[in-house]
Amino acid sequence: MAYHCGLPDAWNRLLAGGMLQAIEVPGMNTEKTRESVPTYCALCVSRCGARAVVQDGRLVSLEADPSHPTGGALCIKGKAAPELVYHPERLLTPLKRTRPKEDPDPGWQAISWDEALDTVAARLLELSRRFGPEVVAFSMASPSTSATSDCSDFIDRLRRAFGSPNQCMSLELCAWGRYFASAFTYGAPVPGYYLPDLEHAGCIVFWGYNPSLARLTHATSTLEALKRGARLIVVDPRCVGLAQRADEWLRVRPGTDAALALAITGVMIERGYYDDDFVREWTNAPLLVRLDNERLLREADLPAGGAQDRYLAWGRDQPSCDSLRSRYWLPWCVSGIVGAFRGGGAGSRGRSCAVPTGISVGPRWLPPLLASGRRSDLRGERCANRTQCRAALEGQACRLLRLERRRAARHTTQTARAIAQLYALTGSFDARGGNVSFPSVRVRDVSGAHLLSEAQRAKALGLSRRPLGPSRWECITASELYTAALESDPYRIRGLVGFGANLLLAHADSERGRRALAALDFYVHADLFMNPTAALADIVLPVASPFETEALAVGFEVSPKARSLVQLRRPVVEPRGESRSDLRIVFDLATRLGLGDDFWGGDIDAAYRYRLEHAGVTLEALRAEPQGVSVALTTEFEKYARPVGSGKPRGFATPSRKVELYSETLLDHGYPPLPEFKEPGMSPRSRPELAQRYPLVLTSAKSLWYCESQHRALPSLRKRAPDPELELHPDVARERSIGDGDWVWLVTPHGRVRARAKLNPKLDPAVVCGQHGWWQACAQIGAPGYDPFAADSANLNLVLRHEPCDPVAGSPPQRAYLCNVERCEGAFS
Ligand SMILES: Nc1nc2c(c(=O)[nH]1)N[C@H]1C(S)=C(S)[C@@H](COP(=O)(O)OP(=O)(O)OC[C@H]3O[C@@H](n4cnc5c(=O)[nH]c(N)nc54)[C@H](O)[C@@H]3O)O[C@H]1N2
Ligand SMILES: Nc1nc2c(c(=O)[nH]1)N[C@H]1C(S)=C(S)[C@@H](COP(=O)(O)OP(=O)(O)OC[C@H]3O[C@@H](n4cnc5c(=O)[nH]c(N)nc54)[C@H](O)[C@@H]3O)O[C@H]1N2
Ligand code: SF4
Ligand SMILES: [Mo]
Repeated sequence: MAYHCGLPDAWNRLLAGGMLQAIEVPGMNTEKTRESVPTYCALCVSRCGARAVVQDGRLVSLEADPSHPTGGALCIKGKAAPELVYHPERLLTPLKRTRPKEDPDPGWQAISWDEALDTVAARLLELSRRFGPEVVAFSMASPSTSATSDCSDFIDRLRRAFGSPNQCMSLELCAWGRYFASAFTYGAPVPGYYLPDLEHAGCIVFWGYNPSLARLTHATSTLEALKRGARLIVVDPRCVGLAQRADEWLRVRPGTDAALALAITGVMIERGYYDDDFVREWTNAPLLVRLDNERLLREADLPAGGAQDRYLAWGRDQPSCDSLRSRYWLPWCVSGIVGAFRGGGAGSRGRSCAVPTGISVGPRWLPPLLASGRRSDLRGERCANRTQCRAALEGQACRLLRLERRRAARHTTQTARAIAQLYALTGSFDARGGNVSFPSVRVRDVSGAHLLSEAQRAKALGLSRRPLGPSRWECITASELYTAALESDPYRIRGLVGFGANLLLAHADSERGRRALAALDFYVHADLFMNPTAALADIVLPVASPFETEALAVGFEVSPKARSLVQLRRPVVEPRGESRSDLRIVFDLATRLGLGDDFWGGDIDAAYRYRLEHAGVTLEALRAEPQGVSVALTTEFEKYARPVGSGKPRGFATPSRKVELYSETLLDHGYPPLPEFKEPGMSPRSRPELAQRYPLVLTSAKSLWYCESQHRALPSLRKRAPDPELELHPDVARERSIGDGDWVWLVTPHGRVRARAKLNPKLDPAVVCGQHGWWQACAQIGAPGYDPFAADSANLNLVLRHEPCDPVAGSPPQRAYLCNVERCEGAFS
């Protein structure tokens, strides 16, 4: 079956009409020329340094460039770059819908850029004038899976200048659990703002992270670290990638990572495997908590009065005032501390520390952990059942963490706080070999935060329901977008400006998403290819691939050397058809929307010059040096201990300036202040009534061959991975008469989708692992497409729902859902 965005007929007509012509003849240059252009691959977050081989004006191959700090290797997707650039289905001209959204044939009609941009600007301005700019949401493909990193700051700037606080970019799925959630603990995302110092790490922990396929540069650096003797712990339900080389592979049950992290933390404390100095000096673990309101005890609470930002901790034998750098006794050194201060004592500086009558205080951080260390359900045999993880019980992982303090960690789960706490105990924060905030080249921020007023910011969807969630960063969840479009809650979203983003394949509730997008008054989508989401747009704009466009990369990831490289990526070939860079589209749209003053009059070079003003390198120098220019940077460690103006140490960017193992911020919003484990909302334990029919736990993982919902149409990739796969244990397969490679139905309470069984004896028999993003056909090799909404769909997210979601972030349970697997009989078997 050939599926193209649910609109096969319309699509075929377009192809036949030559609107999406096959490869055009490049520059009629008869002389044979061959050039090797320094560049980098921008197809995913890895951004591998590369050389583009261009023959007669045509990109013929992409090769690794070992002279580039991220150029050690290229993955198969990068090597398929020419297939992507010259793909016959690339969008080559702006298109306009001529039929209603309900019509299966949108009647796409080619239009000029002027007509397209004028229409977009007029429709958006009209919506803004009539209903307010917040009714127009913006969406963007994640910079981890696309070249939107070239322009994401400028897309933010456009949205803010326009006046919308609503950006939908999969933050709740992609970056929340890995980065943002740890900011409650550290004041900044770790990893994220702080990055693993893989060059010096002694022990590396990958917690639900598989860089062998997701971030090639990290995989290469980790392999080098292993060669030099570093230890590796991998926490993953599957033994994939570097897990096969790990000292410890912890086979966690999906969604129970917090139980595992708390169990490990309990063992580390019990055995003294933690950095006592760091925990005492730099975390808020020793601070005392008022038992009446669970808030930290402050100097201002004392009868003698005092400062709101001075906290009390337990001194050698009495409570004392916190001065950010005093070394406190951890409460477990003191027996019977709870309530011990009724009647008070003297502070370390002679200040009276009498606690007001009637207020009891106690250490709050430790007891639950000690309990979790002791409680049989977390440490005993039931923990082994719960997390499938014997190694944690044996303290193996804890011992490694103890032996090798220097470590780098990555985590992807909703349990980021529990993992962050575990990491804090190692004391390797901002230390050589730990997660370090490396210096960056000084560039000006162009994301335009000042352009959006506080009043508009406050209108971000979801902010009132989840004030600490992604909407605080103006990122809305897809669920909130759909609800606003369909139910006008809290107001009706009427417009959408999409830069990539295949919402209907990326997010749960695909069918509801389809209704929501169809209900919009106006939707413009910019992309390289048509996709099932873009198929609901009114106007589609053709975007050039990163190999056809210029972009400024300030710093690469993986090492200080990479961080210091600034590279102006050259277009290695001419853009195909009338396609343009996202950046050009942003600037052209901005000027048409009357926002030219905020966009350097539409001049991209002027914007780059502004950005680079203090960078120590000019735009001209970068144009002359396509391999990039290194700007000298010096890495400093343990910056939190450095004195700032007042002579006091800088501390962390948290309210207490300490690492907040106990979070008052979360407490104040009604969430637990300490990390805790809650059974996932759709698990055999929490939903025993469903577990009868859906006894298996479903998670999902990325494919080595494709980025998210893309690339299935590239022949060299599709040949290697022709079908959607579902990993399952051979016992589970046998019980259901399923053989390796058979088509199976993945069944959830909401329906079924199909995939081919891939048997994996190392997988927990209770777990299956699927792949999302299957819809596209590869006509060149006759590989089918899959209608993402039809009865024989392969779209995993069609049968997943947003609820029960993470209460802080609204993230859906895509990594732990109930399901069953059945043999496909009949047509697909
Ligand atoms: N080849 C390729 N590279 C990519 C992408 C791609 O699609 N393809 N996508 C890019 C993007 S957008 C992102 S966000 C990154 C993602 O990068 P990763 O987060 O590394 O990718 P995943 O494969 O989603 O998840 C990593 C591992 O988590 C495991 N896992 C699943 N459920 C659980 C769980 O409950 N607990 C634990 N501890 N582990 C679990 C999976 O088995 C998997 O091996 O990769 C980027 N790079
Ligand atoms: N069940 C399940 N669902 C998931 C996940 C999962 O693990 N399991 N992972 C989630 C994650 S981590 C993410 S990030 C999302 C990904 O979801 P998206 O961010 O939507 O990413 P893609 O699916 O890669 O789709 C990107 C679209 O952008 C287009 N595109 C690519 N490059 C560019 C470019 O440079 N400019 C423009 N304008 N368009 C471009 C592509 O052609 C494609 O149509 O999916 C999420 N969905
Ligand atoms: S890992 Fe592959 S797709 Fe990603 S940047 Fe490197 S070569 Fe490109
Ligand atoms: Mo992602």
